Amino acid sequence: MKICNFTKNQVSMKKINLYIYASLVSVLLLSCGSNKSSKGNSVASVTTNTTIAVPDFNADSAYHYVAQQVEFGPRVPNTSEHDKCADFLVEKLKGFVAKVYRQDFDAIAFDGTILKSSNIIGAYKPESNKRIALFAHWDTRPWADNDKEASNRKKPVLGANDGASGVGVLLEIARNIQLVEPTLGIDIILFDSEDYGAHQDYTGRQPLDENNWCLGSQYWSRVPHVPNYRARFGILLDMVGAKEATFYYEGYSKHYAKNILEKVWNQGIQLGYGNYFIKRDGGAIIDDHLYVNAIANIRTIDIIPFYPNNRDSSFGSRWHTVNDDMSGIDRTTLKAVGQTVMTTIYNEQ
Ligand code: AHN
Ligand code: ZN
Repeated sequence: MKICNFTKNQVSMKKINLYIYASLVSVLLLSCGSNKSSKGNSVASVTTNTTIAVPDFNADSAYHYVAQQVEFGPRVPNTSEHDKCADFLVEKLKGFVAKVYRQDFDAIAFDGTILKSSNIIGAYKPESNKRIALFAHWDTRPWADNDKEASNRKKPVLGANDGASGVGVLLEIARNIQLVEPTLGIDIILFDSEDYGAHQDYTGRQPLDENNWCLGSQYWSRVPHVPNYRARFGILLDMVGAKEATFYYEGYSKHYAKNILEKVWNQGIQLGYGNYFIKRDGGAIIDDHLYVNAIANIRTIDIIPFYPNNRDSSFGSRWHTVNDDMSGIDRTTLKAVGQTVMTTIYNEQ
């Protein structure tokens, strides 16, 4: 199969959209006290226009990055497919950002299994102390335990949406930031071992620790890739590729980082993606951002779908089933999320 690469040269600079932001700087010159000028109090106002170049998020490129991960097969910890995909992600990030870290660690799963795990981090402008962290998990679930068909419930999940979609969007953002420089430093942080939570039918060791998911983010939040790591805020992307996905305000995001949630949703709506970004409350989800907030103390939101009327799952009918494959991935959704997140980070000064 021919695999096309999206490199610097193939993206023409004319595709860069320019968004004009008028920032009104009012300078109040007040003379007061004993230094009164002859004119008395005067008020001057100065208006400056700042042009911020935001690149065009290429949905075909993002889709391709999703497909490349899925081609490895399920990326379950302790399998060769998983390890090969880790190498692929490291190499891919090395092509886009200055510094790539690979954090290898042993995670202990709910049943005592030791998971050979790797968090993978790409740092853009690693020297800057003004940073934004972007997160996704790259591993996939060992069991399709939400599948309608009982015979499928021990099969692994391919994870086109649950895993690969968030990573695909972040790789496309990484490709863009090497082409057009954002002001802030950006970290692309790919967590491992998010989806090894207990099988729905698990009857062993009880009670189950509710922290049996998200093992990579728990590790990183305690041991970040650089000591004393700080970021202005963080955005987690989880399952951001399904057709007609709807993203509601997730509960922990609202609790820890309400203003970031509003900033991102407003940006999405302003860009024309109001069908995706819904300013209403969804559920509260135990996901990687919870640990980044609670342990690392970095205000982080989760962009995760919520379908209020879906009977199979509030995450959608393909969630943790054998049907989470490329046929469920929609370029328009990748674009909505990718362009929104990218515009948000380029606007930070
Ligand atoms: C729980 O179901 C507890 N959390 C969902 C986190 C998740 C799983 N995200 C993707 N797969
Ligand atoms: Zn999952």
